[in-house]
Amino acid sequence: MHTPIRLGLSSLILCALTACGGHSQPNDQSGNDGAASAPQHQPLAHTKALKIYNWSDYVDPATVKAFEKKYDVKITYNYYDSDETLESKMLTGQSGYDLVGPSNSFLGRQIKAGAYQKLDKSQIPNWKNINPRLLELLQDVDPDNQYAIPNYWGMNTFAINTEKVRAALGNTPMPDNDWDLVFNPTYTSKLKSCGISYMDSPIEMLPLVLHYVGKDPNSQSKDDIDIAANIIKANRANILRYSSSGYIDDLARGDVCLAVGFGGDLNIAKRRRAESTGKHDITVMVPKSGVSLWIDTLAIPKDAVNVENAYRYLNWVLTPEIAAQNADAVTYAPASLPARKLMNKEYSNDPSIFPSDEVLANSYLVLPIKTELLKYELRLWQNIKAGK
Ligand code: N2P
Repeated sequence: MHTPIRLGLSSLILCALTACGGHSQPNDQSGNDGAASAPQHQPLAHTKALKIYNWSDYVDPATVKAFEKKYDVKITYNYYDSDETLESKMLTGQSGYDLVGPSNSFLGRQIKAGAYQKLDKSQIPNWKNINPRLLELLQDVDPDNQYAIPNYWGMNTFAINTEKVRAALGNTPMPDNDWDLVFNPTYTSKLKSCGISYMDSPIEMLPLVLHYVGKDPNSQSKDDIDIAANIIKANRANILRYSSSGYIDDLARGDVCLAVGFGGDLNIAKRRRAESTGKHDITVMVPKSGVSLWIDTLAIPKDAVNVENAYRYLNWVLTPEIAAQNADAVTYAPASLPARKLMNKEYSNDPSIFPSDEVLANSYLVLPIKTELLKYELRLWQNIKAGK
């Protein structure tokens, strides 16, 4: 069922390498980031503020300061660490923000609920830089890419502290399937001693478990979801923490030895640990058997007030230099195709940021689930955490 998407994503990396097919509209030959020269379909009110609500650890603060300076605008930047949190705000219709960052698996429902403004693409000359494969994949939830631009794409995987994990496993060798370290109680019961962290979201965790047990990671069957939930329950006694952002510091400090997380966050943890302790003992795993993939977007809420600045910011993050600077800081693959060449080589060649074709072929894009199933999963998750 998800084969076409897997094949599609496999070619993402090839596209990125060969810089294939950049979109040429709208036509901008100015050579600058173009916002000022964008054709104005309608005059946008001029304001001095911009309110952004986006994922935590998802921007280089220096680029935010640079934007403020360039456009004489004050940015308020607030954070969340789950799509569920963003969605609960967006569905009230009163977001209070000018830009927000839903993932591909949540964007569609929010568009249908009327949460976003249609984009005037003439305000985004750097649209031409967007990786066309990402635009194509997003059309499943945003036909004709009317409401959102992709910002980054990436994976859910896990990282280990190699020394601590080896010590905790003792004579038990590392498993053939890396995911056994995460979901097989034979291993988790041993790694319990050095600390395991799971993400605090059924949306992020359940597709990984479903794939691990050979089910469709995008299954919408409650029976399948129950099977996945039972695997989590079987490991529950071995899990120290459920967290979708705190694991960065937990790993960096050595408080946990295995954390499931967003790929970039895990790389940030690795870098932070090396910087603060001089230790190079974190490995971000990229299991050959596959990982979850997602595309994160930026969109302008219906109730946005600072729309001109929102457009300037959308155009800004697609500028190759800015996209590369952000991508180096947060260690995710940028949607701006020319940015990859400008990234630090250490990151642009890192398979946990730009996975190999082999890994992509075994991976899957996480797709939207029905609202009813989402509610079911959220209840299930509360029960799991409550020990029920
Ligand atoms: C960054 C989170 C990445 C978002 N901290 C994954 N959709």
